[in-house]
Amino acid sequence: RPVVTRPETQVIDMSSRSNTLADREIVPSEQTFGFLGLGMMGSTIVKDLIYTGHKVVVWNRTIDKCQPFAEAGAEVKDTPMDVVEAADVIFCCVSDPKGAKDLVFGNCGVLQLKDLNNKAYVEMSTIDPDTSLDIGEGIKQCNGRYLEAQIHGSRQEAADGMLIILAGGDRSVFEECHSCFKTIAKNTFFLGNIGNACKVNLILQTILGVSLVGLAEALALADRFSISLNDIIDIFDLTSMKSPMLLAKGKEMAKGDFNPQQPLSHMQRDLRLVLNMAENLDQSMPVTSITNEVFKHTKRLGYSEHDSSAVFVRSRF
Ligand code: NA7
Repeated sequence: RPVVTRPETQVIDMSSRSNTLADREIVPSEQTFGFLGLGMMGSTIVKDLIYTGHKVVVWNRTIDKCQPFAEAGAEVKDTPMDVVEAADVIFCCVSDPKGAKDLVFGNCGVLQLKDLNNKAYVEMSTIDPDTSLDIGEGIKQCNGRYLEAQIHGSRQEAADGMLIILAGGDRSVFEECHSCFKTIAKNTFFLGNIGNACKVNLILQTILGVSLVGLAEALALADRFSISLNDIIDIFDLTSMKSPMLLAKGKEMAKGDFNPQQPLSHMQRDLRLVLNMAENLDQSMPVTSITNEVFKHTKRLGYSEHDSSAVFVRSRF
């Protein structure tokens, strides 16, 4: 069993500003935006929304994480329901489908309000299409409007305002979120009905997961031959196979630097969601299944909170 050091915690520095953001002309919407979930993604996004002049109301399960945002001008509420009462558009950005559903259907959740009075609910947590349909149905039955807005990109890309937003559901909500999306994303796509954006996001994650395992195995083989990983990466950089993501991940693997940009637990969650989705269609995905097993095993080795590139550690055994 390898020695596991916890990855370095990323602290949100409220004073630093993304250069990319400074170049964008953003006219903040006058609506009040609620935000549920101040994890690494959520807090990075909220920081940028405050910076670009949006009025923000926040809640997080662990209340301490709200403090820097209160100091930066956000209003802090005690429950998700309180945030919904205070806001026009409510974003949710938590770990997984279960957390996303808890916040909508659970105690003190969004639907405790009964009448959402045409407010907009935007789901940013990575979820599967069925969960999104359930949440959308619940919101609509309580007279609310629903948009799934899946965020594709790493924590650094979020900090740089360089995410890709994949949206589906109520088009009017999509339009109302324009200034927020312009703040956090380089590209935004409206993909039609609820579920479509979740499918596209998970398909992109499949490409990422499978590629990472391939990269890790190839570099582990090079390591067995005592070939310098940096040499392999330099040569790879000259080939037509190169991609910014694979180069970055290859360098992380070579350095053993697994500071979480895309946590391994999130990658494995996404692969599990992909396989469930494929199962419902009888779609065979043998390579993705094995990829999922590789990530599961790496989690068991203690690398859940590290970057997905930590899959390299397992490949070296
Ligand atoms: P993090 O940094 O792991 O943060 C997870 C957040 O989700 C954090 O605010 C958690 O609250 C919150 N959470 C998790 N489960 C629940 C439940 N059951 N109820 C309420 N809140 C919950 O993840 P990221 O910010 O990197 O990513 C968030 C999403 O964006 C994820 O779906 C990515 O794929 C995209 P806590 O602070 O632990 O109390």
